[in-house]
Amino acid sequence: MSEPSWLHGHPHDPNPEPPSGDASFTLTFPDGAPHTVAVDALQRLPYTEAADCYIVSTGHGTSGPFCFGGVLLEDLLAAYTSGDAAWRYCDIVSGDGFGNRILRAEVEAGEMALLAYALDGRGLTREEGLVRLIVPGETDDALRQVKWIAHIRLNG
Ligand SMILES: Nc1nc2c(c(=O)[nH]1)N[C@H]1C(S)=C(S)[C@@H](COP(=O)(O)O)O[C@H]1N2
Ligand SMILES: [Mo]
Repeated sequence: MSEPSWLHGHPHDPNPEPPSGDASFTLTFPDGAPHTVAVDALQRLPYTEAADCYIVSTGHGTSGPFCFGGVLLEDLLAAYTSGDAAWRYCDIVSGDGFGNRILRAEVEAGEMALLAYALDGRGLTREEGLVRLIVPGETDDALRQVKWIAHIRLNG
């Protein structure tokens, strides 16, 4: 399979325009079973916060600190699998063709990956991503803050 275009970088030109109004995403396991996850389903899962996060936005400055709230990637996966899904990496891809790859080894080493839908106690707007990946440990100017998540694909 060919590699996704975003895997080895992104020009950092943040796209300000949501690709669509629909904030639901698909979740696909290596065994091929796809699920559609809507925001209200996400909101029923265990809630986790990541405090002291910044949006280091290339082009329009740094903002924060913010407290993001949402669902840990591992809690999402646990809710949609019985038992332990075998996966090595997870691609989180937006509706505008941007994405980021999370390695299982990173998660197991304690890297937090949060599917955030709240910011300082209010919902994220669609412009802010509505469902936005937050990896508080990242250092590369928001490249891991995938806005408008459309697909989460686990790969074995
Ligand atoms: N879906 C999507 N997410 C994205 C991007 C993008 O182009 N598309 N750009 C990234 C980059 S490089 C930056 S700097 C931030 C900008 O976030 P902001 O628009 O909330 O300031 O979004 C990140 N997430
Ligand atoms: Mo960026």
